[in-house]
Amino acid sequence: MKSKQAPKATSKKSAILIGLAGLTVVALAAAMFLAPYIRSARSEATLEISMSGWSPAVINAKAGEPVAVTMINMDNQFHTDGGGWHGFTVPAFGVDERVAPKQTRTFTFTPTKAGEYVFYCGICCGGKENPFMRGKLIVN
Ligand SMILES: [Cu+2]
Repeated sequence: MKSKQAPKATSKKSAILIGLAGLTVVALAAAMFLAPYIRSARSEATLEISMSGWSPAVINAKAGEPVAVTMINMDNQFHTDGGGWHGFTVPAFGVDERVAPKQTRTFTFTPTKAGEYVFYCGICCGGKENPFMRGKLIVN
């Protein structure tokens, strides 16, 4: 009897080890599958900008998380005011980006503090003082 019990205990141990190895493989596969989704869970905003303003004019973000902003410049280079360039400025977070006429540009910044902030184009049409060139950044 004793000699039969010993191999049984060993096979139980190896069954547990095989089970743990299997769980590890499943966990690693799940992590690899989910990684791109976790990385893209940060905030994203796509904004069109032209002489008639921002569309949309609101960005939602989370404090401490990067937000990727894609600016689509609808204007061409023949605008006398700023040559068709537009900008995205948020002084509170040191953001000052520009996009060339008829170009699309994506940049990332991290709002560090919750609150409501103004973003604006400081290049054309009166810049910050023009209500059409202003938008709202809401950080939760
Ligand atoms: Cu502008």
